[in-house]
Amino acid sequence: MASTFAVVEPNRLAISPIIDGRLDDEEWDALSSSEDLRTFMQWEPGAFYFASEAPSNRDVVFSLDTDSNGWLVGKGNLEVRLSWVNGGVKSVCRMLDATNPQEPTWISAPWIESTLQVAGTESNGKWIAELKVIPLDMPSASVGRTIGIRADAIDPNEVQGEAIQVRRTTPITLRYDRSKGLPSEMEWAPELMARTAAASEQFRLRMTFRKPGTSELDRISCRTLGLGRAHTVAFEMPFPHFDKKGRAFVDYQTKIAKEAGEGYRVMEARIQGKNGEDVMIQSSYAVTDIVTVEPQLPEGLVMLNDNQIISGTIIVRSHSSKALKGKMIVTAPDDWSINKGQEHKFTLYNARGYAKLPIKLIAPQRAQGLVPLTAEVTIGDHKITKKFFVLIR
Ligand SMILES: [Ca+2]
Repeated sequence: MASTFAVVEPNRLAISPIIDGRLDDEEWDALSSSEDLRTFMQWEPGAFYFASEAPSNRDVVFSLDTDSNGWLVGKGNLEVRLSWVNGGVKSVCRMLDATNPQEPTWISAPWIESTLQVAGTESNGKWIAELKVIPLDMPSASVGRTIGIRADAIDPNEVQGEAIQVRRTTPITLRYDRSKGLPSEMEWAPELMARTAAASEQFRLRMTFRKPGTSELDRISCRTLGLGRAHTVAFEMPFPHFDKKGRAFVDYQTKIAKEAGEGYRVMEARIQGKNGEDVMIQSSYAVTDIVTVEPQLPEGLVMLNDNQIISGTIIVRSHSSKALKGKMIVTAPDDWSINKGQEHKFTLYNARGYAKLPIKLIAPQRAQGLVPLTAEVTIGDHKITKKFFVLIR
């Protein structure tokens, strides 16, 4: 694993796939392609997604340097190994702790392993895996982050014990926007009220173009790719003229169909010019429920012999243009108690408003591990359930 890992595109968009072992049309964004391995990679806030296609007699190993500071540096190095065994995907992960550079050590990653979602299928001597990784206890997925990555297809009998072995990862950056083929000096920027849209409501993304130079742009077509395609509009039109300040605007506006599934989708604009210009612009946005529930709880908790008070906030954020009124109920394991914030009523008067709801949990003596909690929000007859975790080491 000392060879270079060549990626198709270092700017990785937020896109949510469906983990069912099938690579659907435009569901995935290609990461790498070689004779015995094709891989795909994308992300959403708090999670990484990977997919692979390899010969049935090969294992696939993904290596992530989540700090992007080198495989043999620091603690944020994660390996996920996938095998096709008895008609299903077996997944094993471990972390490389290189805090002491003289003595890098493999350590288990039980919490990450317990939240892995994986699915696969096999046909014609090849197998496909789809994988969701929640990087608990290490730098997470958020926009602008750079991480090192590589993927290898290896012999299933190959044991990779040597912690000191170098792995050359390739830096990739987590983005919401990317473009290809823009004429030199021309710029574009997205303008959004929010990068989210609730099903049944409107989404609008304005693309601002600057400095046309000598290029003559002719036509523009816009659509949402993959899993969002059936629930959004697509259109083509003449490219607008640049104004006196050298600016042109195109709005991608769509109603999100009621039956649209949740997750990050990508709007793609293609622009053709009279002199062979061929521009591609891609921008991620999330289809959400009418509200999202965002727990903000302290990190770095450690086990105590005594009861432990854990104070935090739960943000209930509206993605709707309408005022919303509802309540939230939080539940914790039976031996925990909720001292404050077990039940909250809230009103979000403004479009896309939010409420910060305080919560105080009391963990029993010697509580440890990945503790599951649930927040249930009720708005009218609509229920939104959010499961989340507190990690106590
Ligand atoms: Ca899929």
